[in-house]
Amino acid sequence: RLASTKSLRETLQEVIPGRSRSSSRSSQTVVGDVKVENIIGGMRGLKAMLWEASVLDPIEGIRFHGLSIPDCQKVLPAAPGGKEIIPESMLWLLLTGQVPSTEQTRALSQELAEKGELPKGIKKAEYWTYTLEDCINLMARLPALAARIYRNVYKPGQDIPAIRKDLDLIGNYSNMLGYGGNESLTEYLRLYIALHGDHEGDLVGSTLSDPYLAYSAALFASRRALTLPPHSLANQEVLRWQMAMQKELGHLTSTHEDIRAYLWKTLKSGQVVPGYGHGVLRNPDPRFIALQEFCQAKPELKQSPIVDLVNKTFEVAPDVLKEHGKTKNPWPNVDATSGCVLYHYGLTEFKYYTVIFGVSRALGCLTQLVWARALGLPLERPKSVSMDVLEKLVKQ
Ligand code: FAM
Repeated sequence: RLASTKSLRETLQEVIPGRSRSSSRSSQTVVGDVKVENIIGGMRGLKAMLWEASVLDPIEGIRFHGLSIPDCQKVLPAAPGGKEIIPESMLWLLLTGQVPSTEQTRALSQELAEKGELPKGIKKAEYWTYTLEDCINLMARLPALAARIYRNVYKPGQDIPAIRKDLDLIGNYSNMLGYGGNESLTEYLRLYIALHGDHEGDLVGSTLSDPYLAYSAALFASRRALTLPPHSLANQEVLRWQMAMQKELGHLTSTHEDIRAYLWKTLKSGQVVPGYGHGVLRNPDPRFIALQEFCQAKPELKQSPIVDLVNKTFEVAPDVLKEHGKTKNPWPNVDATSGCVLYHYGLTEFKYYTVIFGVSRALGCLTQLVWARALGLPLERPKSVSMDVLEKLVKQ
C-alpha cells in the first residue's frame, strides 16, 4: 500500500485510469430495492451514490479507502516531531487511495505553504502589467475566435487548422479562415489590420473593467457604428455602390465619364458617395494611400476590374465632390478601397468585413487600456447639460 516516490500529480495520473472502471458503467446489475421508508426517510440506506474516498459502516465506523481510523493512525505520517496524523497525509490517502511516505507528505506540506498566502491587493502603479497580460492573451485568441465565426457562418463543417507557432498573428488568422495559401491576401490582411488598428474611444475600460469586458463592450457599444454605413459598414457600401454601377452600365470596366455620371446620379438622389469624406481628415486618408500602393505593387490587382474602379473613382470623385460643394473633405477614406481588395481575393462575404474590422480595432482599444492603467486615468464621467442650460449660455 505504500506509495512510490512519485509526486501527488504523478500518482493520481497513474491511479485514475485504473479506477474509471468503464466496464461497470453500463452494467445492469441490480444493487437493491427502493422502499417507501427510503423515500420518506431522506434516502437513508439507499445505495445510490458513488463516493470514492470513504465508506461509513454502521458498526465499524468510517473507513478511508479501506483503512479504519486506527489503521490510519498507525500508517499515515505525522508532522515533524509530532505523533498525530496530519491532514496532508489524509488528503493524499483520500485522493489517491495510497498511503504517502513521510517525504511525500512533507512535499505536499511545502506546496501548500508556498501557495497559502492570500493574494494581496495590487498596487495601482502595477495595474498595467496585469492589463497587458490580459490584452496580449485576448489578442492572441482573436484570430481563432474570428475565424470560427467565419467558418461557422460561411463554411460550416470544415475543420479549422490549428494555430501554428511559426506563423504571425494574421498569418494564422488567414490560415484559419482558409486563405493560408493566398499569400497576397494574407499580406493585405496584415497591412489592413495594422493600419486600421486604432481609433479613439474608451469608456467601459475606464471603470477598471478587465480587457475582455472592455473589448466586448466596445464591440457591442459600437455595434451601431460598426454595422451602419457612415462608419465601418462604409467598405461594404463602397462595394455595393460599385457593383450597382457595374450592373447599371452592363459591363465591369467603366470609363471616367461613366463614373462621373454615376457620382452625380448618386449625389442628386440625395445619397452620400461611400468611401469619401471624413469627420476629421481634410486630405486623402493615408491608409487609403497605403492600400493603393499595395494594389499598385501587385500585378494581379492592377488587372482587377473592381480595383480599377477604385482607382478611376479616385481620379474623378474629388472634383465632383468639390463641385457639389457640401462635404468638407472631398478625398477618399480607407473604406474607399479596403473591402474591394478583400472582394477581389475571394473573401466576398461582405457581412464578415465588420468582424475583420473588430479584430483590427483590438490593437488600439487594448493599447489604450494599458495606458489608462499605466497613467492611472480616472473613470470617464462627462458632465451633461440640458438644452435650457445651453440656451442660457448662448444668450449670455
Ligand atoms: N458624399 C456626399 N455628401 C457628403 C459626403 C459624401 N461622401 N461626405 C459628407 N457629405 C455631406 C454631408 O452629408 C453633410 O451634408 P448635410 O450638410 O446635408 O448634412 C455635408 O457634406 C458636411 O459633412 P462633413 O462635415 O463633410 O462630414 P461629416 O463629418 O458630417 O461626416 C462622414 C463624415 C464620413 C460620415 C461622411 O463624409 C460620409 O457619410 N461619408 C460617406 C460614408 C463613408 O465613407 N464613411 C467612412 C468613414 C470612415 F472614414 C470611418 O470613419 N470609418
